[in-house]
Amino acid sequence: MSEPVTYALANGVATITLNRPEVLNALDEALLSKLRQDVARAAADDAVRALVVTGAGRGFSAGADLGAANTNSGTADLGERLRTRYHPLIVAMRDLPKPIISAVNGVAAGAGMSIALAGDIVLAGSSALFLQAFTRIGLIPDAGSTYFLPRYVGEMRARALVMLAEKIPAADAERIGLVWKVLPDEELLPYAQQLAARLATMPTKAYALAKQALNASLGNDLAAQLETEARLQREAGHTEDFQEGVAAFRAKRAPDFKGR
Ligand code: T3D
Repeated sequence: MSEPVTYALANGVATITLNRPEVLNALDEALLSKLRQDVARAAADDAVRALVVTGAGRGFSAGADLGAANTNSGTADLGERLRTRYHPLIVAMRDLPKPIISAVNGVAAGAGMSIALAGDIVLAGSSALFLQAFTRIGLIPDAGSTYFLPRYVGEMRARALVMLAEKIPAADAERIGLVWKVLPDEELLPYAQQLAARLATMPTKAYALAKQALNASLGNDLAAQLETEARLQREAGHTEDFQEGVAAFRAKRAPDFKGR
């Protein structure tokens, strides 16, 4: 039986592929468990300095597996399922001290869309679709969607996306700020891996600290955020990569960052 998520490492980039293409990579227990393991594996491995998360086949992920008995029984405690299955994953992605590129190769629906939005840079193939599918089946957005949406696209668009639950084509997703860039479908994965390989040669520790600053930003007032920057910049100022960056600038050569 094939793995529900595959993991490959090349050029400092871990590529994590959701792999249940026959159901558009719907999220069942096995897939979620392996995905959490693979994100933890990438976090722990110093050889990994950037991640790409994508889907096998024609979808990124259709969200929670609606065929699984424990999802649609009507008696399941979905709050508990979210706390144990999804929250550790979303927090691990947000807090991962390495950049994550979500390469959305097809439909990203429900919690599948939430997982895509948990990446640092979201790329989409031209045929990708984004769908806040939740209210179509009588649920509310979860796995971080109500956190990410107002922050990425603003309050009005977030409300419309949630309530109308319409399929948003990649070009519209880019226009409203859900996506950084749209690529022709066949170029999406090569581009994502190339971009990740470039990020993997950059000062990884500085990226980790920058992620912390950005994660803190929207909950802070200006004074608190300035202090957050000062605290994190103090750390960045003590890294080998900062010394290397300045030395390379002075010597008019390319820097050779080690990620520490
Ligand atoms: O318990 C918990 O985990 C709680 C958390 C809930 C969070 C959520 O994510 S709720 C939202 C769940 N997702 C959805 O409601 C989306 C359901 N899927 C769709 O609406 C459509 O499939 C799509 C719009 C995503 C794609 O449509 P289309 O026409 O491109 O494909 P399709 O023909 O509908 O699907 C292809 C196959 O995938 C099909 O199987 P079949 O008939 O060929 O054997 C379909 O049943 C299967 N599939 C699609 N989505 C799911 C799924 N199987 C299980 N779960 C799915 N979510």
